[in-house]
Amino acid sequence: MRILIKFLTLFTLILAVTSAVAAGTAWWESASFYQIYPRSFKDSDGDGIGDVKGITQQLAYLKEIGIHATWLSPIFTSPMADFGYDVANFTEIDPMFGTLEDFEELLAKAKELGIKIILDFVPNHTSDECEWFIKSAQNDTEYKDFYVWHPGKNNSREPPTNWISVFRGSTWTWHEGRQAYYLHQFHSKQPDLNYNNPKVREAMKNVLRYWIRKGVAGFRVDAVPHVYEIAADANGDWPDEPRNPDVNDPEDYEYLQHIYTTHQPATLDVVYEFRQVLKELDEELGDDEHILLTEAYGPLSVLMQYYGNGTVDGSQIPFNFELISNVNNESTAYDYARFIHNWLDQMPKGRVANWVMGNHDQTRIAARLGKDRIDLINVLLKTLPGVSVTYQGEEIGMSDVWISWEETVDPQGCQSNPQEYERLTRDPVRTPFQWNDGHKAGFTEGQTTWLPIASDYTLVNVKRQRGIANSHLNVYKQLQILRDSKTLREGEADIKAISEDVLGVKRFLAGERTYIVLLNLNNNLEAINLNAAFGDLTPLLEYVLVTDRSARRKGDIIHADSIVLLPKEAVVLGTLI
Ligand SMILES: *[C@@H]1O[C@H](CO)[C@@H](O)[C@H](O)[C@H]1NC(C)=O
Ligand SMILES: *[C@@H]1O[C@H](CO)[C@@H](O)[C@H](O)[C@H]1NC(C)=O
Ligand SMILES: *[C@@H]1O[C@H](CO)[C@@H](O)[C@H](O)[C@H]1NC(C)=O
Ligand SMILES: *[C@@H]1O[C@H](CO)[C@@H](O)[C@H](O)[C@H]1NC(C)=O
Ligand SMILES: *[C@@H]1O[C@H](CO)[C@@H](O)[C@H](O)[C@H]1NC(C)=O
Ligand SMILES: CC(=O)N[C@H]1CO[C@H](CO)[C@@H](O)[C@@H]1O
Ligand SMILES: [Ca+2]
Ligand SMILES: [Ca+2]
Repeated sequence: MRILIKFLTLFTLILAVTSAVAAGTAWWESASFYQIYPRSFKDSDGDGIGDVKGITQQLAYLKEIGIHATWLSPIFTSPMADFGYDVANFTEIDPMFGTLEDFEELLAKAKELGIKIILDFVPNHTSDECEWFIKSAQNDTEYKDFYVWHPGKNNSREPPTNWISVFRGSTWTWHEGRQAYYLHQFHSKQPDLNYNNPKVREAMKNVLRYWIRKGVAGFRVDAVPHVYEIAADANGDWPDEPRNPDVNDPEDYEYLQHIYTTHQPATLDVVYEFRQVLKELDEELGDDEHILLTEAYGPLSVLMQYYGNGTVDGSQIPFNFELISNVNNESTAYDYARFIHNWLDQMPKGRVANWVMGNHDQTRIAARLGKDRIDLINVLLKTLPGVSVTYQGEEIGMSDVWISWEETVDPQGCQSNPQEYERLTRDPVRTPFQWNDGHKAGFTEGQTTWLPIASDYTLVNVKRQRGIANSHLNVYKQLQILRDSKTLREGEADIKAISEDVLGVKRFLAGERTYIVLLNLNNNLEAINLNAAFGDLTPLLEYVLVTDRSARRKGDIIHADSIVLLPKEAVVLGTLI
């Protein structure tokens, strides 16, 4: 206990000394990001749908868990065909979520707390109820080429190409008014904008300018690879995409290889242009750096170009989906190490890594990897070098909620059928946040919620976990304190599989304390000799962080050459100082 107190005192001192951001380091470089899914975070008015005032009410919670910036899934005016990813007006708040005044209040509160607000920017498409689309469909001279139109193959009522939408079926829908097909890579209520039109690019840049001037810190950019399609040929036609021989369902997005509708080279240029807009505003406002987080699933060689091309800068944070896409419940420590190195080793010099373990489109950690690996994953997320991104609820270990076909509301699920929807629906990861064990988990005072609340909410909720020493929530909070250390913020990382089941991460910095992170991914007892694995440690190490899988306590001392890990145990050890 004395050692613990001594350690805490020292630790506090270190924190006090280093909390000023090192010169040349931007605020976001070791920041902790948190994704809020506004429909499900907190409902302030009892209609069963989360809203902006709800976020403002609960913002102190983000401070409590050490978050620096939060990105909000779309809150803009929308008919909600894709829950806000079908934007009708990019500069208006949907009345369901509140008003512009509510949003300004949120910004003010966030500023007071030192939390940055990041908005979701959906460049690929608008809603079909957007004024631009309505005018475009009417052949309005200004807006006629804002979208991708085609009269049909050979001017017949046949879609121009075989392309398939992400939400199943043709990407082409016939429009009676315009007497032409329009392109939609997602829902038919999400027509794709025509980025070959400079007016479109300018209109979208104006959206960025508008919100930055209001005080947002940046944007998370949605579905970037879909922004450009291949340019049309001299006749205004596009080629068909080739078949993917492994998939037999002709309505399924995976039926084709998307070589003409995703990752077109011009897509990178538009990201570079967006960044240029932000840089101009950095200059103009003399504010903290504004940032882009880009959402793209794709080959690493392409994703790395989102950082920039050597001449121009792109997104500061191209989301790293290596772990979320590749790790499963059978992955070994060698697999984890490989996926982590894939990013770090291919990242251009001088860039910052980021680690994403969840979002509103992917099954939760508990469902994907098992409830007993929740802490393991949070420990990893918070101790790897660079930016961490947590999806709301992962810090308390929320699980996917099974939702019947009848109750399913996600278009990606609803556009399929009762046999297939469970594979496609994203509703299970979007259920209301679990604040406490009271009425509707503290999410709403109303009688209904837009999606059902998880049945385990009396056990899995913020209020209860605050009171349990090694709850997921308290592990997460301790990680955040550790993460504020100079070693974790600025230090180097040595990441390796120590055995088939044990992943080790060494974080070190000259003149600072060294930390060793150990994850036992499976159910065997693991005996580890850390001197052999990492070298250059003090003979004795101290437990700096434990989880409820540990028999050890924080402050315990251990020989570096004889460490035993219990099943699924995750610990952080520190050299003695
Ligand atoms: C969005 O709303 C603003 C304010 O209500 C309005 O000025 C603007 O024209 C609208 N834009 C579109 C594309 O509908
Ligand atoms: C738009 O123009 C097309 C021909 O290019 C015509 O067939 C269609 O009727 C026009 N629609 C409207 C609403 O003007
Ligand atoms: C268009 O129609 C002509 C004659 O009807 C036919 O030869 C040609 O193959 C068609 N082109 C396409 C792209 O279907
Ligand atoms: C980087 O991108 C910019 C803007 O698209 C372009 O002008 C420049 O030539 C590119 N540089 C390299 C090295 O590819
Ligand atoms: C891993 O996940 C699969 C699919 O979710 C499941 O069937 C299997 O039982 C899990 N295995 C372990 C070891 O948890
Ligand atoms: C992860 C993510 O935000 N995915 C979004 C990509 O874009 C489509 C259409 O805008 C959304 O439905 C997804 O949620
Ligand atoms: Ca509400
Ligand atoms: Ca597009």
